[in-house]
Amino acid sequence: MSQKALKIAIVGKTNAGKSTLVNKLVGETVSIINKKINTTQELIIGVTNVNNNQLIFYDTPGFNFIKSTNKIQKKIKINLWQAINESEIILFMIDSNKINYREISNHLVLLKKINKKIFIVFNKIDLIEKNNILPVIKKINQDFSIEHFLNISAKNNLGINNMLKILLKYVKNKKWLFSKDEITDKDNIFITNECTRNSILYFLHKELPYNINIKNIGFKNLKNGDLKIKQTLQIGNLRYKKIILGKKGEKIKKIRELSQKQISKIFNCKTHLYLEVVSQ
Ligand SMILES: Nc1nc2c(ncn2[C@@H]2O[C@H](COP(=O)(O)OP(=O)(O)OP(=O)(O)O)[C@@H](O)[C@H]2O)c(=O)[nH]1
Ligand SMILES: [Mg+2]
Repeated sequence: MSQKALKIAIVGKTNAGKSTLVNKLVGETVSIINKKINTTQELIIGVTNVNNNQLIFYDTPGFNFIKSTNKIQKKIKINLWQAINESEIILFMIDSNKINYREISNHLVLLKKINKKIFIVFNKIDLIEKNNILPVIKKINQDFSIEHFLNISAKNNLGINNMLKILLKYVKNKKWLFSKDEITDKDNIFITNECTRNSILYFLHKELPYNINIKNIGFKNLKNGDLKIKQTLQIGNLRYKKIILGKKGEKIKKIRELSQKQISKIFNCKTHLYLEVVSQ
């Protein structure tokens, strides 16, 4: 059977559930999920194969970066547009519980410029009455040409199979980009760094989490099957150190323990994580 493939960009506001969907599609954690905003900052690829079809999903940073101008945010914006430009289909994800038509419309105007097929995916339908979104669909249909409207709950695995079935109708004859057992373009070091970033997002607040750079300085599979990982938390400003460490080092302990727990879960083995705060 000839190989077929399709590239799909998942875009939408921060916290819509884009990363949750990619993880569900892939069946493993390739992208971290957090209640806080701006969790995903790099482009993350998740791959699902169905028979001779390869679906390549791009998990993107939230839409709030789309017009960013400051230096760090500009890089994130490039990641977002890169995914949109590379893809054949755009899945525009909306949190059904937080619908703002004006915002949706503004984003659709931007997306329409690139002239690709757009699917609108209403996520978190577990939180709402389905009938509530009908007037929104009607409004969108009046102003834009949308290929499909879908309702899903990424968290509860609702509507995802139906979504896959529809996407499979759009595959094109194309050589697969990833081998059969590859589920992401990211390596173990990236994922383990992301676990620590997620933990930092959880325990530290405001701008601080976005000003810490995580670097791996050691990754070892021990003979007994355990994982030994060393990471540095690089900071630009020394005054952050005190906050990250916390009273008697309690904060960093919590950060380390949560990240270590998540890594152990993802890799299904005991993990020994070491963290050190260093100024750049
Ligand atoms: N109730 C409910 N919660 C969901 C659903 N999907 C995702 N969430 C939650 O929504 C929050 C945000 O999910 P993420 O997947 O991190 O959102 P994101 O769109 O990737 O956010 P950014 O990376 O910041 O752009 C998390 O707390 C998820 O558990 C869903 O279907 N139902
Ligand atoms: Mg995300």
